[in-house]
Amino acid sequence: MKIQSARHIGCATDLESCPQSNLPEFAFVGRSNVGKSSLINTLADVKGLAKISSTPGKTKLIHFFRINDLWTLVDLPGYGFAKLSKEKQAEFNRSVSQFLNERMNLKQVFALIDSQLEPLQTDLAFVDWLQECKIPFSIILTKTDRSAEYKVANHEEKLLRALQDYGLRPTEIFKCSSKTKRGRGALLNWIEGQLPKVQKKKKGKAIKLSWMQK
Ligand SMILES: Nc1nc2c(ncn2[C@@H]2O[C@H](COP(=O)(O)OP(=O)(O)OP(=O)(O)O)[C@@H](O)[C@H]2O)c(=O)[nH]1
Ligand SMILES: [Mg+2]
Repeated sequence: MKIQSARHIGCATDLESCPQSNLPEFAFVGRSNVGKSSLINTLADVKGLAKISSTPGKTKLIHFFRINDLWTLVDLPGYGFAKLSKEKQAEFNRSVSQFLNERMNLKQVFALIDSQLEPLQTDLAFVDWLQECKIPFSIILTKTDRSAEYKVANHEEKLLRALQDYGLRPTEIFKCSSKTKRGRGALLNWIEGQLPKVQKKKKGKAIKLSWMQK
């Protein structure tokens, strides 16, 4: 899919304040610092579209990015941010979980997991919660450029085993790097496949105008 336009169309603190839209939405969720905002910029091919930082907790609101005026990427605040007070964490859980459960046009949640780490209980618990709520989800292993390929493969294998042990069934699993753009094409193609098919106008056969030719 070619990206023709990408723009920030708004942000929200909770479901009620989200911009109204019927366009399909794809949300990026995961622990703070896992690379959600960076991946959104890579997909949209616009540096600085979503704000990124090496300090966890950069994204504090739900942000909406309209792509090609046809579909929307949603950047969510990260979970498990240690510096957040218990109260703030609970507030985050409430607003994000309500968004994920009740947003009508949400087509898929991408649960981002750091490929540098062995499967973490917090990530598995989150994915388990998505499945319990019947929210369609896929997994994206992020930052694959940061470790040797055999380590990425090893962590992926351990993750697959853990998913099987817990009976968790993601729609797809992608491996991505925002630095090298690995996985960008695969992810965009997959998203394109989820969009409503635009009826292509059938090309009429050209009529041979032989009677005009002398
Ligand atoms: N090498 C490398 N660094 C990455 C990649 N993706 C993200 N980063 C870095 O990781 C840090 C966090 O990236 P963000 O995109 O802000 O992460 P986030 O998940 O949006 O974080 P919060 O908004 O705080 O929840 C930044 O310093 C990024 O430059 C990647 O694929 N490769
Ligand atoms: Mg972010």
